[in-house]
Amino acid sequence: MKNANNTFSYTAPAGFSGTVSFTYTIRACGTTTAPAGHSYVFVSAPGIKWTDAVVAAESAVDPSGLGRKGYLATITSEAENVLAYSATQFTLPNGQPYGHPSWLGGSDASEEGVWRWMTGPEAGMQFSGQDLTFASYIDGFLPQLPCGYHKWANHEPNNSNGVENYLHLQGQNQWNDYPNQVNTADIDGYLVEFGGLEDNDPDFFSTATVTITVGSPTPPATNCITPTVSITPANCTYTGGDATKMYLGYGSQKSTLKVTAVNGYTYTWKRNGTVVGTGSSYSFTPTTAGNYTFTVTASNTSGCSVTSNMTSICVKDIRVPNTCGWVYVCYTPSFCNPNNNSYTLYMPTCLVPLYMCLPGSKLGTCSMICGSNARMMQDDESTYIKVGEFEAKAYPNPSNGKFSLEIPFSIDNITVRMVDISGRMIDAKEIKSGETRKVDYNLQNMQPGMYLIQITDGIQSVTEKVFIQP
Ligand SMILES: [Ca+2]
Ligand SMILES: [Ca+2]
Ligand SMILES: [Ca+2]
Repeated sequence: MKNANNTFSYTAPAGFSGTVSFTYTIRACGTTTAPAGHSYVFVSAPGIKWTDAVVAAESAVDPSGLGRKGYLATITSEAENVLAYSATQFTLPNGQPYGHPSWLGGSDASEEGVWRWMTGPEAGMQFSGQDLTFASYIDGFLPQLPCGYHKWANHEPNNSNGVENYLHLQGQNQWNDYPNQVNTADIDGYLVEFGGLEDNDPDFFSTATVTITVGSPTPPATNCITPTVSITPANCTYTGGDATKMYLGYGSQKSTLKVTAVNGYTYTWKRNGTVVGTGSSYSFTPTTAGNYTFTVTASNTSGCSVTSNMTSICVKDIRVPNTCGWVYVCYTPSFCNPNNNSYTLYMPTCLVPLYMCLPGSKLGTCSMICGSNARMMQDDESTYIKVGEFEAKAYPNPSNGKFSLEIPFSIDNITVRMVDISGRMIDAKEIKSGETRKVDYNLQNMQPGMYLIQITDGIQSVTEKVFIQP
């Protein structure tokens, strides 16, 4: 593609690779002198076709003795036209000089109106246009192109009958377009030029060739290895057996994501779409709840670049605010729980392993989900059950002896004893795990005063004071 300023651009066809050569020719523009050393010979061949003359010219003998190859003459300056015309000249019976009508090497057969030299060193070069409206003819003559000499006769080329595509030199040294074959009387022969085709010829133009190598497209990578990510927590604290879940406040606070390293591959890790590391493993230590996604891309110099499936890690923040290391556990008793109720418990971390051993326990509040709002409380926090120390609440207190005692949820059987201040047992009840934790007392016949209610599961105990008024 030709651009402005004599530059060219080239776009290789899709999928092409290899070399492409371009030859360009630099010609003197507006040369006025005839090419040095060229010879011109008229060959008589009345009525010869232009196309036959092209071939015949190649067999013509170089009169200079240099053995140069002939071609239908190409005329690129006024001086050359004078020289060429003189080769065709003869003397009429009346003594006047005249020229044999002769074929020259120009044609517009391949593109009507675009006249190019088809022979010799100028082959391919345009030397004239044509305007059949004659609008651009000045006093009957077609203006010269900036760099293309022509010697068209008045109102030529006219493409008469639509078939005039070949150039000939008329008897009065001007040019005309003619059909390939004309009457014998109209063409006496052809004009052969020698010179300019040989490498050692003194030349008035030069050529050069540019070769562009179009690189092969990246060959399709083959046998690429797809990385598979595994997650290994930094320690073995049991949190439910799912390495894709991490809990701020309990269990391993760090996980290592890794692939099986393969020789020649490099690895790039992305977390939530952002590059966070390279190498065959990546260490993840979250500090904020959320749903984190990871990919790793394995690449090698053979063009492989394969990205793993996405790995997600759900990080829940299960720390109970304003406590020292307490965490939430969601517990769904697997016994005496016909409605399959779940309870959010909170407890010191030392008690968590006990719950994690029970079916129906999971870390975090019962409503906690992964995502940016993992910490968001969707429960009524007042329903959370404190585990790890008994708390009992008697009400009303003081009372007239008729009161109720509420005891926090416990997984174990609880014994509730009421003693007076001397330690004498007044009442004893047993609450089995899962049973209602409310105990009603009706002790209106008791002596007014302070009594102690001892609640124990056999390991821990707590004492609640109740007062009975008269
Ligand atoms: Ca020439
Ligand atoms: Ca024509
Ligand atoms: Ca004509």
